[in-house]
Amino acid sequence: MPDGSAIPKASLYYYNKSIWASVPLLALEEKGYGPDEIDLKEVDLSNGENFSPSYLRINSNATVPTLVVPLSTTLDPDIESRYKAIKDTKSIVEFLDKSRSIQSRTHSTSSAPAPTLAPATIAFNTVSNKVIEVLHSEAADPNALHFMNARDDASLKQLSESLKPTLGAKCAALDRLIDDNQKAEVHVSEKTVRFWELKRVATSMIMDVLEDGDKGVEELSDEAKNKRLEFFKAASSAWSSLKTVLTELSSEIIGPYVLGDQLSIADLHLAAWLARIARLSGAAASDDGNTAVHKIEDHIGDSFSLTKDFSVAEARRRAGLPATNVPATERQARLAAFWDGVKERPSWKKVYADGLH
Ligand SMILES: N[C@@H](CCC(=O)N[C@@H](CS)C(=O)NCC(=O)O)C(=O)O
Repeated sequence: MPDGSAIPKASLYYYNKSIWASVPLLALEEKGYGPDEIDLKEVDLSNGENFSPSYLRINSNATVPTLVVPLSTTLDPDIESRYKAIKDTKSIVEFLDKSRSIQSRTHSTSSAPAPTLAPATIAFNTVSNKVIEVLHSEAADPNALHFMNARDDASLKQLSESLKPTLGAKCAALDRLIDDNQKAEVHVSEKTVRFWELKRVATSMIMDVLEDGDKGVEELSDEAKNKRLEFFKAASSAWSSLKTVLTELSSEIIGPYVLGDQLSIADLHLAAWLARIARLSGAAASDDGNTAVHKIEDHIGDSFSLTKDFSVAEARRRAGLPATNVPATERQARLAAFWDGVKERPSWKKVYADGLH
């Protein structure tokens, strides 16, 4: 009998505050994966661990999530395993969805059901792909919005206090790697050094503005004043672009979930994305859908408001939630109905147990 521990296993590289890594974490719960099926390996983005040569060998983009899976032809524990790395959220979740089904013979101890999350029809597949494409588009980039979540002096001061420690640690990690390489303590390719240098420059551009974040405009040099103005301009444009993104999403969603009453892959992307946008807008995990959406609308500003055309009673019925005392005429935004449905799921409760991120 082969030793069970020798069976090649997939490893999910993640960071607990990463938005995109939350998508496969939600998928593991929704698909009923047992804790023995996937090794969870944390990569600390807050101190630049993702730029280490050892992680770059796994994912040269230096991003999480990454899923490293044994090639199916080598599942025999007697044969030395070979692995491949899946490096983007969409492909990882599709892989996790396909790899645990009612028919699959995995080495799991989990007896949880394995619902299919892939869309069942061509038409649903089109909607699902559209929603995922919008969520991963440049205009929707939740990490850019995170770094640009200030459009005036007061919010810049707050942002600078919260981001300076991690961005400083990231700069220090990159400096150390570049320096060690020069001293030949680590040996990496020219391409890797170039990658580190580009990341360093991009991080410094934000860091320059944040370093002066606690200063009043009158204390700034002309150069620093210009950098701050440019930052506010870029931030205003990023938050303004979100209006189109949210409107597009609202028009695609059938409700309360993307494809109606059945949770599917696109909902996992949407749940993680919306949780981040809501947090940046000042919402909390305990907020109900209407409150969270209202905070997002308020944060975007310009009197932005999503169409409230979805029946609350119908949304609750489709999500399997009690709908007593809900007037038949009450309407809400589709994203509010989505939030109410998704936040009741055990997967959401587990991934956001410590609050939104
Ligand atoms: N297109 C990639 C994007 C992944 C991504 O941007 N991940 C972020 C965390 S949410 C990251 O690893 N950033 C690296 C860093 O912060 O240095 C995907 O879909 O997986």
